[in-house]
Amino acid sequence: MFFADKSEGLTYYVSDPMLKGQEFSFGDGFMSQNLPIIKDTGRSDDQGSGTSVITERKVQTRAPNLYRVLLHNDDYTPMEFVVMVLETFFNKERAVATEIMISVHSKGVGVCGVYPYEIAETKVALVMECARENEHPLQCTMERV
Ligand code: TYC
Repeated sequence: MFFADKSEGLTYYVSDPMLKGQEFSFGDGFMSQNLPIIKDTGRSDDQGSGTSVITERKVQTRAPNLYRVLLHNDDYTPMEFVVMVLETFFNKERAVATEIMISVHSKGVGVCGVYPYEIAETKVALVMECARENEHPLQCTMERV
C-alpha cells in the first residue's frame, strides 16, 4: 500500500504488515504512529530495480481540529434547564454555568467549551437529545475554532 507525499513529490510504502491492503491519505492520522517508511527507489517509467530501502523513520503529529460548542438563546427553555445542561455536559460550576446562561440569554449565543471534533460532536448530540427528551427547543451547535 502507498500514499503520495504531495509536499515532496515522493511515493512511500508503509512496511507495517498490519496495514497491508489499507490505503491512506495525509490527514487521516496514521503518520503519527511512527511507522517505518520505505522510500521507493524504482522509477516511475518502470525502469527501476524494484528494490526498496528503509531511508527514514518519519514522525508527523497533527494538532487536533478544535471546535467551539455553542448554546443558542430561545424564548422557551427554562433558565434552570440551561444551567443544568452546562453543569452536566460541560462540567461547569453552578456560578459559572449561571454566568454563561445569562450571557447566552442576553447576547443570543455563547460558548460552552472548546473540544476536538468527536468530543464536540458527542456533546452537541447529548445536549440536543436531553433538550428533546425534556421538550425544550434549546439549540446546541459547533463551529471550527
Ligand atoms: N431565554 C430563556 C428564558 O428566558 C433562557 C435561555 C438561556 C434559553 C440560554 C436558552 O441557551 C439558552 N427562559
